Amino acid sequence: MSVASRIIVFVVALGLVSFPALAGSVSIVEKFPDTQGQNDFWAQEYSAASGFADLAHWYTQGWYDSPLYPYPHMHVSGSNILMHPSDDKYVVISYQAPHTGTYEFNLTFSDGTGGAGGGCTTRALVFRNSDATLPLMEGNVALNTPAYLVGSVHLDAGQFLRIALDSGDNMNSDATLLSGTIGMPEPGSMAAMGFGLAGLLVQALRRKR
Ligand SMILES: [Ca+2]
Repeated sequence: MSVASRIIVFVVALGLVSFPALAGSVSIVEKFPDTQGQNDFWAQEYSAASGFADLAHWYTQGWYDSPLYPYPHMHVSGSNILMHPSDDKYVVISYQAPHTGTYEFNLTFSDGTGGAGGGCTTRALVFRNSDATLPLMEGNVALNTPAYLVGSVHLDAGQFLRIALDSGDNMNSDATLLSGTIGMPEPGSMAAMGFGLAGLLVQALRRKR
């Protein structure tokens, strides 16, 4: 086997091994954190008055703000995350971008009450960092009225994307289900390494001729 052929085999093998694991999409239900910060996800509450705070109490696979008055809270429920805000605080899943790039969000919010109390009345929104008043995507959720929030968001490494639920005008039967995926960009360093290897390959082929 020629040197050039060996390099081609090496580059193809490297691509097969590394790139599928780095790009692609992740399920936010599968990535729901057992500990704060796990998988770059945090279970939080938010209000304009008090900012963000981690939900502090973990019971049977769920996060609650208080053991005495358990709102806001969120937990995995079947193939969804069940989220419940309070009167004055959003319940928020915060995702910290592991690297700079464009992330593709495909989120579905739906009623989680089973129709009790006429179904939930909530507002789902996605915003960057602390920009709660400037949502990138938003929609209202009610019985038989899911909200689909879909879009591309550029995030610098370390920036937060907030997936939030607001109780709306009143907190009454506001259990809301969330499922969806985040499409991950390829890390810039890996893309650069790919270009570098391609450059080496071209050089090697030229030398052979
Ligand atoms: Ca409501």
